[in-house]
Amino acid sequence: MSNIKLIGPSMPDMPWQDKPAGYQLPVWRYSENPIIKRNPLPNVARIFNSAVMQYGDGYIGVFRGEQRDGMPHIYLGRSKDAINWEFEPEKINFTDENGEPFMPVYAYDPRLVKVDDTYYIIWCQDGYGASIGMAKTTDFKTFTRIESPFLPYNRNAVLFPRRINGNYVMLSRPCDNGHTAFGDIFLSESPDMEFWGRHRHVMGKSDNWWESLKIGGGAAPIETSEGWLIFYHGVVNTCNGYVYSIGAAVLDINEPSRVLHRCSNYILTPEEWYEERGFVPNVCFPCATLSDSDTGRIAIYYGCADSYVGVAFTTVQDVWDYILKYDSVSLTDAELGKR
Ligand code: BMA
Repeated sequence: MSNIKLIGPSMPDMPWQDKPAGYQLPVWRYSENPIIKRNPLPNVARIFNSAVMQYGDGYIGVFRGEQRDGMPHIYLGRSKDAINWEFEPEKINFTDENGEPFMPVYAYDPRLVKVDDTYYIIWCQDGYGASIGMAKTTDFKTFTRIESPFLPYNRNAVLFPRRINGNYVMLSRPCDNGHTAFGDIFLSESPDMEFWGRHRHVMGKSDNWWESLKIGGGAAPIETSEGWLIFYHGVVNTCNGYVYSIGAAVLDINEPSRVLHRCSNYILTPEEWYEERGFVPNVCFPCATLSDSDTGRIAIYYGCADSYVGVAFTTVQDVWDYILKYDSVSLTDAELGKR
């Protein structure tokens, strides 16, 4: 197997546990999962599907908080160790481009990505149907809404952490306004974070049973010496409903609509009580990673059963070896994705 290196910052203090002795699989769970339990705030019943990153001398995150009226909104959290989180009691108050207050009707599954010197929050909101909402901040005090990148219906948008060939690049998953029984991952480019085009197909659902219904973007792509490493979600429709697992693939570094490697096995699937049992059972839904380029360590943050947040660990070498061992890229995934 070839060597692979993470390209990015050092993060020596990121959460970590060694792989349990004798463990055969490439991804292992944090022993104290779930890290965020039920009723984390007076007005929030559940936090899940949330994104974190290093910030200042600690960590910051945007969290999907399911309020007691059933509406999801985005809450800010801070942490010294990226395990124990303190949340702002009120949801994030966005302002629009004119400085006027802006609050989406609902907002869920936020991702948080830094590009250049700006932090972008990307989520799913009502835009006359499920669509992508976006805001930017430089200080986590004011959050300015920016134009929605796509028409409805669309979910699971996630930015690449740097421009590619001069443009911002975003993955997303066109969908419908319900529980979408289809879906492939697409990519779009923008010179200015306002006008998006050059849409390309990246990868589709597959014949692998665990991702045979639909797939969708997960954590922000991680830059490596071998391409962009992505963790995404794959869904199967069973006689008892949808099951969400986590998959892994590697995209071309300069033309990321080309899939170079794609693991035919999931890397994590609901097995623990907090993944199998909850508001929506059998959901592992990745939204972020932390990684340390010195050691190759990666922590995956994922929503569990629409009820909790969990953390799982791997190293870039472990997951790369596993992807290559079970590599199966379809012709459609490998091509540029333009017809
Ligand atoms: C998807 C999204 C996720 C959720 C999942 C399982 O469509 O809405 O937020 O975790 O369904 O309910």
